[in-house]
Amino acid sequence: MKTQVAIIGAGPAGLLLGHLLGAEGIECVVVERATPDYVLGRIRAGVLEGGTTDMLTQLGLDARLKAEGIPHDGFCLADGERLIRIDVAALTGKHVTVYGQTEVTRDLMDAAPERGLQIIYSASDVALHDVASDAPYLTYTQGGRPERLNAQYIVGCDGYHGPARQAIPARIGQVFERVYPFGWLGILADVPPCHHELIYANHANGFALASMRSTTRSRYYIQVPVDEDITQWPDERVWDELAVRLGPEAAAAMTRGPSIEKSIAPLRSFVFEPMRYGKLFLCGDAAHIVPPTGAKGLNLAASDVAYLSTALIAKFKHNDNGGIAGYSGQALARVWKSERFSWSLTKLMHRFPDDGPFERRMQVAEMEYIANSRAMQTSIAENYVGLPL
Ligand code: FAS
Ligand code: PHB
Repeated sequence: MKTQVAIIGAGPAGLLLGHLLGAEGIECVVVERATPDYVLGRIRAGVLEGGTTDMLTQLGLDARLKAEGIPHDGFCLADGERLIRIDVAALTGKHVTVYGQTEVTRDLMDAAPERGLQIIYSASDVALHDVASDAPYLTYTQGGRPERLNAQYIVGCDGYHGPARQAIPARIGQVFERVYPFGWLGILADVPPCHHELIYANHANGFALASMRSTTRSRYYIQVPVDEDITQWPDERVWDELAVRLGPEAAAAMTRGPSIEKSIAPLRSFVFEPMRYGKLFLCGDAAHIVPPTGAKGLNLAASDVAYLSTALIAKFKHNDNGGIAGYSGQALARVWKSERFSWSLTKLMHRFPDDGPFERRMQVAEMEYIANSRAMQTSIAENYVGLPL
């Protein structure tokens, strides 16, 4: 089989790229290891920047987003008695949208057949070949049969654990990493949220986040040690701890219920450079991971795709190599800014086991400064809504 662009991974990055290139008549094939149900079963991001929702609108795939997404003009930072509201709409003129990654992925998947975007699911043993040559190709197995896919370009949208990044020789690649000594225990429950906006809380017991997927489905997170045993966290214990960490007001407004999903995700900051090697490009979690504190993971994947799709369209349509040559530098420039924001918010809102009284004073002083500085609030707001592409 042959195509123009072979995409590994049917997560948000791979599907968005496939649709954007397909809309310009560029042939793509997406090769995905898992089944559609498995891909849709993952509960991940929930906050979309304007740049991400604009891409769905540009593709004409925003009907459900418009109908079910919840625009948010602000969010709150809580530290003990103090609740600081960051009014992103007033400070930036922009807002974010609460709409689950699962729904974004569903919209992109559902639209694929009618738009001729070929997605090969349940493809195992995906391997990349000759990515530095003029004839790169993928091999994989499907239904027990070995398959080969020739392409002009290969794009690794295969997440942190995928094969694409491994195809870049160690002598070329550079890794930057910070692994945090804690994870996020998340629960999803069909109960109304305890507040109409997100609350990020720093409590002596650790971080907590009150988020949502709709007015009837809530998503909560608490900071736990990285090796925590989830069986030690029956629902009641999670709700009790959320009530303590989110504060009396949120606790009083909190509706408890059975969790329909519960999992622990490790936190890390990770960047791989470069994001291009020969005819191979990396997008999204395949090249970088941010701690979810800044709600940047999915949105960074989307901005990589915005840059790469523009570059590949210019190449295929006008034989213009400029975008391709500049892709890695352009994408990494935005990646590092989002890494900084996500790291700084993680430092501000979590309790690090090795931190002493001095570090705690630093958190308190920074919250005090945020509470009284429009400049600082504007900085946080413009990063939260998404820096310009
Ligand atoms: P994805 O990981 O979404 O997609 C990669 C795809 O490649 C998957 O479908 C995978 O099956 C496929 N693949 C992998 N290996 C393959 C192979 N060998 N062959 C073929 N296909 C292969 N972000 C937030 O903003 N908020 C959150 O709360 C949040 N929670 C998260 C929780 C978890 C557990 C994780 C891992 C991430 C979370 N994120 C969150 C970040 C998340 O949103 C990612 O940034 C986003 O999924 C990135 O999208 P992709 O780059 O498309 O990668
Ligand atoms: C979520 O709703 O899953 C979510 C929201 C904001 C974050 C992280 C996760 O910063």
